[in-house]
Amino acid sequence: DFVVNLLKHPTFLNNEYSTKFIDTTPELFDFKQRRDRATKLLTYIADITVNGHPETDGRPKPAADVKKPVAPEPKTESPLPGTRQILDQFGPEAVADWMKEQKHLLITDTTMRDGHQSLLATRMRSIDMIRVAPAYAANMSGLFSVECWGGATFDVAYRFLQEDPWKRLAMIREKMPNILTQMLLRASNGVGYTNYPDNVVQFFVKTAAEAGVDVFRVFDSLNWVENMRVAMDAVVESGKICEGTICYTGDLLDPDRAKYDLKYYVAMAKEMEKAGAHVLGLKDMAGLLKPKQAETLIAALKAEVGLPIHFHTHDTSGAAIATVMAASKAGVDCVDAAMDSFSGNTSQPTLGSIVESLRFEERDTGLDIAAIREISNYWEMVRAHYLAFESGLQAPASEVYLHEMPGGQFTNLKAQARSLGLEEKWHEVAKTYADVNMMFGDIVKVTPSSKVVGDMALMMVAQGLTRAQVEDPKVDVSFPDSVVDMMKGNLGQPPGGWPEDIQKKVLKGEKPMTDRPGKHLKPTDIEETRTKLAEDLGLEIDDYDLAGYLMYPKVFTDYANRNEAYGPVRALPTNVFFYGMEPGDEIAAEIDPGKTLEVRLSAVGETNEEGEVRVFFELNGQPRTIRVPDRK
Ligand code: BTN
Ligand code: 3PY
Ligand code: ZN
Repeated sequence: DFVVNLLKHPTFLNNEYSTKFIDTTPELFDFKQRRDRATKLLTYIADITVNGHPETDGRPKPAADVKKPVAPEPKTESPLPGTRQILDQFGPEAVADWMKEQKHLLITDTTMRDGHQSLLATRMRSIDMIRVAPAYAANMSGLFSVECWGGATFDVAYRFLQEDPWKRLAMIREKMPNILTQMLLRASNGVGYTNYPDNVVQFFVKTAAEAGVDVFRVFDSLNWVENMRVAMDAVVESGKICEGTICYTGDLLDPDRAKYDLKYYVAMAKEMEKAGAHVLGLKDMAGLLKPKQAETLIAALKAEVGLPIHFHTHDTSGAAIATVMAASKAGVDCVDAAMDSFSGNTSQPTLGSIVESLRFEERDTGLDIAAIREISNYWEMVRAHYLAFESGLQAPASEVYLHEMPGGQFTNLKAQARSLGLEEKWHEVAKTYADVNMMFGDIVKVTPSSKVVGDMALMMVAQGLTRAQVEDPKVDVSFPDSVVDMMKGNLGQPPGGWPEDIQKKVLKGEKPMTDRPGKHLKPTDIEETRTKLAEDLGLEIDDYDLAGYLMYPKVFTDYANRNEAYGPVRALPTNVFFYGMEPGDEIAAEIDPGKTLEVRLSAVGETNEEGEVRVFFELNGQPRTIRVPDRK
């Protein structure tokens, strides 16, 4: 039957172009080039259609009639000048001065970074962001910034989405020229999980600034200022805005957590100011800052430090909007929020609700609530396509004050627990996470230190170990590598250093390092790395590729190799990227600005004896057949 079907199929009868003709007709080179990329894309679609995408396998699937997201119309062809123009014309200090002088509460929209990082395991694809960027430029020109880069989005783009994070940045920047773009940078850990040599951090920052990042939120996962200077200096050097950031943990009014009291935060803020920050970031990554504490902290920081303050929190407890209102009242200059449909729970508080709460009062944001609703409706349509990555978290919970997990880690750790068969023990994992924090001396928990605490907690629950047993010198414990690495000093030093007993037990006599890890790392020969990588891959390597490789060598080369096989899959609509196509489906994929491929899937054949399936397409009206292995 298969053979009969195949022989009758129009695509089979009217098959391939002659490669000889193409090879002997040089003016067709451009066409051949396009045909190659088109073939790669068709191969990807065929493969996903036949075999499914490994990332969505076994996960809930969006309804068959899920709507294609349509972005709101830009209300004007020439967007008003915004914060970006202040930076470009007058520099970062002028932006800081302007932030302090004006009365509105400024807003950063985090939907394109922390919003989906915290709700959808960072899986949002560039195409869904770029499509709405013109509406942001035209209809939301009063935003302070759009956080759209860095944190976990960098490696997830290469690793799971098969796309180039630098292209994402360039396209958002191009289509949203009036609003500052913002990224999250883990100081000497770059956008990775470990310390990089100083010159790699410097190269990364310089390249990101050139690629279009305007605001760099720089933090250290142990709040160790010493380990932030290289990154902060590089940002200042680049002429962009350096947001030197304090991570908030504990409860500054809790007498039992005196390590992180008001004095601690004010002292660190002063260090940030001295270190050259233009803006003071206050990063409450777990959403622990309560309203009264916010009032106390913001008032003190405003009184003692000359920098404008930018507050970031998560709504895991459900209390974040109360904290934002308290911070606003105490004079915070800017706050982070996510568009309504990407807000709440482990994400940021709700942008539209903050805007409405401040309407008609002196800190009125001045943002257009109708425009916000339209954009949120767009994000709602986008979110429906990522059902496979929803965490299933049903409600906010005050348990966050117990475990103190960052919003971006919570759902991830839960998924890890599930994969280890520990889902039923989740609340035990949460409690153990808190125990590990205390065992490690009560530390700031944010990427990468949060991952270390999470690794340890999972290990303890999996092996049924208590804190007392782990601390007992007579009980043999084999610690996770990440714990050994942290206790060696490779992530730097927490305030007051590591507790000696547990450190000794983890290191088994090895001597820890107490100064800056970057001091011990040999500078990378960046140009030699470029030459070698270009040779290995047989490709030209620009600064963006190189910076990607320096952060994540294997993730980058895997991406580059898959890119050779599958082409510009970033151009595919999200449902096609994750689920392939059904016979009769038609899509358009813009593989370059103005270069669009019209793809229709006509039919899928049966598997032949060689275990291959033919998938029949029309590409720009021309029949094409692609063979892929059936791996099911
Ligand atoms: C990944 O998860 O490795 C990135 C996504 C691309 C994977 C491609 S999709 C078609 C083919 N089938 C697989 O199982 N992997 C590749
Ligand atoms: C990250 O580093 O990715 C974070 O979101 C930390 O909060
Ligand atoms: Zn966050």
